[in-house]
Amino acid sequence: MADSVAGYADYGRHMSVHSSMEYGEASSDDLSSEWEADVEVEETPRKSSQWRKVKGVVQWTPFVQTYKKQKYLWVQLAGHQGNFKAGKDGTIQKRLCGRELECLKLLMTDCLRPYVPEYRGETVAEDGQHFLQLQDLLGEFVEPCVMDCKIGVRTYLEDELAKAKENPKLRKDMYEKMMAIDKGAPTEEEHRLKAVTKPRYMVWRETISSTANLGFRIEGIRKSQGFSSKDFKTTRSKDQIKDAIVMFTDGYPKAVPQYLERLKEIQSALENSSFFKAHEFIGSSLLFVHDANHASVWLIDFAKTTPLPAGVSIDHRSAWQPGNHEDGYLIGAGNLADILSEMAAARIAT
Ligand code: I3P
Repeated sequence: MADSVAGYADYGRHMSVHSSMEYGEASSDDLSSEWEADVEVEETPRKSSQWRKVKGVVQWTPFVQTYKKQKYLWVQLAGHQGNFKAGKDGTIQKRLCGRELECLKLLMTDCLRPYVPEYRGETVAEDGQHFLQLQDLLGEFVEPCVMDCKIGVRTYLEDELAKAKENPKLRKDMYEKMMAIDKGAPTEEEHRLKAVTKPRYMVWRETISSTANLGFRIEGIRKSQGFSSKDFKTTRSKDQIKDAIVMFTDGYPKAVPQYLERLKEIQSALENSSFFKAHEFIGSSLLFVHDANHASVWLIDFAKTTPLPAGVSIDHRSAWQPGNHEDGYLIGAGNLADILSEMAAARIAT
């Protein structure tokens, strides 16, 4: 296993299942979901039971968004489904998570501001739910193609794993997701209980995809209005990733050079950002959007982006060991830039 994920071996010892454990549900047990973030917002439901109750009230993704007289289908490619709804005047409404709100407010004053969706305040729906109003990044594109890459060598916070170690729950849904990919992956005991723990699933998920070895993974791709896929769970090697990005940009010759230029700008902004210096980035994505004429990249999803504890500093590149808070963000951004550079060079050569 790559050095960047040395911490996995340590956590592996805490992932086995026992019949005495309780069963838990999606987004409701040992590792907190973005809906259960620890920054409270008045009147915002925090428990998953409440979450389920309000789930059907609004028009969830996919939905038709209208901006500048253009209508387009807005599809969520990653994260918890049903967190978005249409907004007005080039905005999207995202279900409010306190931790993400804090991050966006800080980012609006940081040198990363041009690279994140603009935060345009909050709204409260009739049923009392709070939403973030965010710039709709697709708004300025005509029939946009979109790719979401989750960045970092791990997708869970250290304190989430610590909680999971104290009170592990059995997840049937995660066992089923595992079986759908590889029937040989669960252990005998996991087969017997038809369940796995969340840390076990998350680590397995990270090692079958490119998260552990390349520091990022493709979560989803939508190409124009016609093709959309989230089937990248086993897209692991650099060549497989490259094939997927070739497919994503095929027919759009301006995309790769513009993506590369923007990604390089982002890399240098990250090096100078005080926000980046002070936070552990977990579960955050780079969103790639292009049409025939333009291509751009943004940092999105900050529900699990967390201030580093006092006295802890990270370089976002060093190997993760439990307790050091390294997230591998720059490993992922660097590998993505390398892949795009190789693609750009190959195109110049032909
Ligand atoms: C999900 C993915 C999410 C995670 C979710 C997993 O797996 O790892 O990041 O949510 O946990 O089910 P997959 O992509 O294979 O569907 P969090 O990051 O919020 O933990 P959940 O089911 O407990 O929400």
